Amino acid sequence: MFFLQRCAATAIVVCLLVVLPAWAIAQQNDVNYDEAKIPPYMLPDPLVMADGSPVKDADAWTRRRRPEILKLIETEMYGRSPAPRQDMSFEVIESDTQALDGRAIRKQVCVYFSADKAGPKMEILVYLPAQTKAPVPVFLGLNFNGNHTVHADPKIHLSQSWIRNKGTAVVDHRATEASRGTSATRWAVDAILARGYGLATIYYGDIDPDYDDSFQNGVHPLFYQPGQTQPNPDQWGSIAAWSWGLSRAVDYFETDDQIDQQRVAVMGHSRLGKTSLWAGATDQRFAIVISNDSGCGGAALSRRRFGEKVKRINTSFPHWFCDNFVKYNDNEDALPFDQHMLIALMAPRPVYIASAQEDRWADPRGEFLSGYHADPVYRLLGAKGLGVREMPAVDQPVMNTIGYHVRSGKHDVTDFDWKCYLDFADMHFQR
Ligand code: GTR
Repeated sequence: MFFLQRCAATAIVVCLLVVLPAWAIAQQNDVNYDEAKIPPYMLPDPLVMADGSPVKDADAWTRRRRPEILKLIETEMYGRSPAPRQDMSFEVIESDTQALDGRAIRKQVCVYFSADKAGPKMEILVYLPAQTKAPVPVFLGLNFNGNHTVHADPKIHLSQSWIRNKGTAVVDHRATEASRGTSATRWAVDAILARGYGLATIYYGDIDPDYDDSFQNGVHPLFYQPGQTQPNPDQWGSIAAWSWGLSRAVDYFETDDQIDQQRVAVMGHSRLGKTSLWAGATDQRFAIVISNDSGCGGAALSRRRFGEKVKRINTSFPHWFCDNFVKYNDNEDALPFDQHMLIALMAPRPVYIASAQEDRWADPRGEFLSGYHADPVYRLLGAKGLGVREMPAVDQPVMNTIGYHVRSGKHDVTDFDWKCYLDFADMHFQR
């Protein structure tokens, strides 16, 4: 019997080793998925200054506490980003008023981050509803696999940047025609256009390829001081760099009179949801901020230590945050903030947090709670906040100034998610 059990156990271990990819095994070690095992924790109060004095009114929030929190999160977590260079420029390199069988205007715009047109540079793919007269509101989001993957449109430029080759950690892999449209289910282009919005998207690897090379490629080296070879411990990691790229897209929108730069909603999924939150915190030109399944380092409270934790994310992705963040590995209680304070930095602008029921790695409840604990800041500023005390049922969105839903299904972006974001934008953009 014992022998049989041992054989079975060995078989299971072998199966795990053979069948499961390394990351899945890593995710199983030392991961808590049990609410009862969450250690007791105290969240810092967003309405109390670091020196212990209370934040009594909107003015004190705006002038004192908000800058204080922004600085703390910047210094200890994502890292400080530079101002754009004076020699940045934009070029519309392709446009068509009859795209998608006449349903859209398409533009492809190159943003050169310096005078050197060889790069680093990023390409923004913009679709606007056809016959656009007045400036239109747009959703802006980074994509994971190249602009050409968001729609099968054969005119989208094939990405020329480094692309992750699925299943292989880091290889120099370039896009092929076969990948056209392969991420289309995550980008509800037709629904967005039909509801009168534009969509702008950028391949995140144009800004900084997503692997740890000590910041030798991407935008970082453009900003090194003489003799500097990598960011200081409080300077930008990759998430901050991707967020910075989103702000550069808004710089372009300010030059395009078909785009309403007062009504830009920034949206991102997973690591790019972390990115959209940091973009919304650092750049108040984003009128709505949307985080889809952003998890640890995004909307989920770090102190819950449920699913992915600070140490795991800093180990798997050492380039995402600034080096100061490593201090909080297995040391979440020492953080002078938690992610509800990141959400509060959006206030009083609308923010939407979305979770997926099966995405326990991202801690759906921890994502909800960050909205819940940001609510007092919204109310201090005269906005509605979240408006509920309990997590809503699956597939039942709540929409006030803070929106939240937990969708059935897995870690992904679906048409349901997009329908919620469009409804939320209609509500806040008064359409
Ligand atoms: C996972 C990571 C998450 C999330 C996700 C993604 O491996 O642990 O924090 O960002 O990747 O971006 O797809």
